[in-house]
Amino acid sequence: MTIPAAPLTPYRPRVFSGVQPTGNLHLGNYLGAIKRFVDLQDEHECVYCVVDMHAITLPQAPLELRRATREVAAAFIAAGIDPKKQIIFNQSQVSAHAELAWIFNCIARIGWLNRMTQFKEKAGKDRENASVGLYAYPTLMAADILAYRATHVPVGEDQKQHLELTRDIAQKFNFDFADRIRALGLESGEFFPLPEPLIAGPAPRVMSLRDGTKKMSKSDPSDYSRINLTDDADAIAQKVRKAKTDPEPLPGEVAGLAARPEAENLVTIFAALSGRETASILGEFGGGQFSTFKNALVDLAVEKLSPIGEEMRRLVDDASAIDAILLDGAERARALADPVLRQVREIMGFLGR
Ligand code: AQP
Repeated sequence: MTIPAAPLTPYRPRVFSGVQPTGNLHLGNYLGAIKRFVDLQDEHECVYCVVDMHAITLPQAPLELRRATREVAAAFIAAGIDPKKQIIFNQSQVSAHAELAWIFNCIARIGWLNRMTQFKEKAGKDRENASVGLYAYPTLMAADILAYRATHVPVGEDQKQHLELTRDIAQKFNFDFADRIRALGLESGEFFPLPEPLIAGPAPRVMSLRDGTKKMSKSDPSDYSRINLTDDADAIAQKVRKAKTDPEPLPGEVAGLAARPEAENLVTIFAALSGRETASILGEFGGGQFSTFKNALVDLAVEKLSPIGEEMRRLVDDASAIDAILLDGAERARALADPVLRQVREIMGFLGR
């Protein structure tokens, strides 16, 4: 006997985003992503994921992966995300991600993936030796988002291209199966939403402290290129004071920051941490010595980041408490994603429930 499927239901507004447990979380991850996750949680239903399956697209030492997974979860909570109100979990506990990723591997086109700049950057010159997972990373990311039929995705600017690919996959799925989706009761034919990237914000792309043309990154070999969320006040002060600048004083006008990437980056960080406009910061520090501005930036960064770092350290010391939060989050995530996967299977024509 075949059990008749329940009619497909429309999607509703939902936020999803993820962070990889691949090393030291830094100020770019905080300003470009995690701080925005916190801002969204009061008004939206949010699902925040530690994307550990993305992490293994590059080699990861197992014990380090565990440590980093707990650290990212701790950063979410220390930054202010409430794990009771919103869902915090690690990706590998919810099998729907991998299952949907396979289906999307069969929807996405090789030509689309060939255009992904992150693969080119991360694979480097030895592309033949990169993992298949690194190449297919964007289809797993599409699955992460669409397993929740999420409509909004807060990310840093570097993820814009992957988000566009997610939209292309959603659109092609809806198009390829439009008749079947309608036959199963969803008149719009739009099973998956085309998720909107939420990239705006004062610092969508925080740059390296050693080179204002490169993004601040976990994988940069120089620890002086980034401010880690777990850095103490001394480390923050040293890194800001050593940050590369040019010989000119700060300009008094925003236009004067053009073609001065290091100066622009530090002012952008100041603006994002303080919530002030760039013009007002330049009004205060323009024309003065760089060291005066850097001292003020040290004070500001220590004031804003030290409490987060301290709370992260406290939380990771209690591994079993973090693991319990991730377990609970994973159960709640499965309760959202599993029914979506059942519907996808029904749409595709797979037998069984
Ligand atoms: N420099 C940055 N400025 C603004 N946002 C950033 N993000 C990353 N770097 C910056 C955003 O942080 C979120 C989580 O990133 P991820 O863990 O997926 O790693 P990533 O994008 O590959 O960047 P990382 O942290 O620098 O790692 P590596 O060194 O491995 O490339 C994402 O929303 C991202 O946009």
